[in-house]
Amino acid sequence: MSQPPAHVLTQWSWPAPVTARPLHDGLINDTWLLRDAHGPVGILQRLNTAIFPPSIHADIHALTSHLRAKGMLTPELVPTTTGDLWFEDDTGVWRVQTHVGRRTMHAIDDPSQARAAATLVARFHAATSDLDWTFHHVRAGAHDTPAHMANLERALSEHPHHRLYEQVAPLAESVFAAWEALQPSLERPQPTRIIHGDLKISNVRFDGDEAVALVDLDTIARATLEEELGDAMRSWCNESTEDAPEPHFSLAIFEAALRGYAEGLAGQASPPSVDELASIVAGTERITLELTSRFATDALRETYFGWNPDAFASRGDHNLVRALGQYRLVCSFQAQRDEARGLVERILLQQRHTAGA
Ligand code: GN1
Ligand code: MG
Repeated sequence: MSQPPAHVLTQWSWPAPVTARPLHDGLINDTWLLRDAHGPVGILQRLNTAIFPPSIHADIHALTSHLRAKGMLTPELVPTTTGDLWFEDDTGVWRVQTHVGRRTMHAIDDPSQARAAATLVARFHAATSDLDWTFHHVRAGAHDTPAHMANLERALSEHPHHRLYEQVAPLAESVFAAWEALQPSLERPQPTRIIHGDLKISNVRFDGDEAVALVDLDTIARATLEEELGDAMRSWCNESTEDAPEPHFSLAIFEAALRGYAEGLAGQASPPSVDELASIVAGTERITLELTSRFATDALRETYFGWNPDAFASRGDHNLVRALGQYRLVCSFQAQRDEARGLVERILLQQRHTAGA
């Protein structure tokens, strides 16, 4: 859909006429940038209701009100003319959020950006640590890696004649083997906290090289720091984009992110424990493998993730490239895992020990 239906925009009141330009950055919801003659005035989205129920907006509203009360910049839902957090009819579930920050990055080009982003994430974790809220929507199994692996196995057995099967099957074998090998190093159980839940770099809005706000708040949840920062690192430390077939995991970006997170933790009343912080290393590998399996599954099923028809022949082809890319990234990380562990030890754990953990 290149334009939202005309009646959708009139559900909100605008000081001046607005135009909508589609943005293709997200993989789940349809998104438009709304502008008037003076510049951006909001982000319109049609929620992917196969994945999220509209009640998610109560969760987002609770979170963003809390963040605002703490002086943090955050996108906020703009009420409709009838005072609702979203508009719903037979064309879908629609919402408008305020526009924050000036730019979106799809890959970090300077480690200082990771440092800035990580400081913001630590502040976000501190700010949400006292949010007393029972989430309406819980995305069960979001990071249940064994379930994602089982899902890939099922997709393979359901689609033996898929045109991409011969490429997906060997990749899946490597993923299953890597998952087997990783399990002993996972530190479990971990405590949960409020997390953003999808900290890929394109969900951090920047103003120049300064990270100013986290956007895309559909996945906020109570989950582990391992999942949160593992997901962030697999995205931020990928020097290419999620569409690049041969990415490299950058330890320089990893190090900068750890420093930024440590800076953001300084002075916090109840920072994460040593065990939580140490889990970032295994978490990075786990979440990268998990996303490999999710993309590989969708290469065969062609139902879940969005895709770019200008660059790929089919949804399956795009997701196969993404899966291969994430798998390459796992391999690149594995080759540097010991150094990564040393950096976590030096930058986060020693500081935490001195702080009296
Ligand atoms: C999806 O919606 P978007 O593009 O921010 C996905 C994340 C993946 C990400 C990979 C609800 O996020 O889990 O990490 O793609 N969101 C959902 O780019 O599945
Ligand atoms: Mg998302």
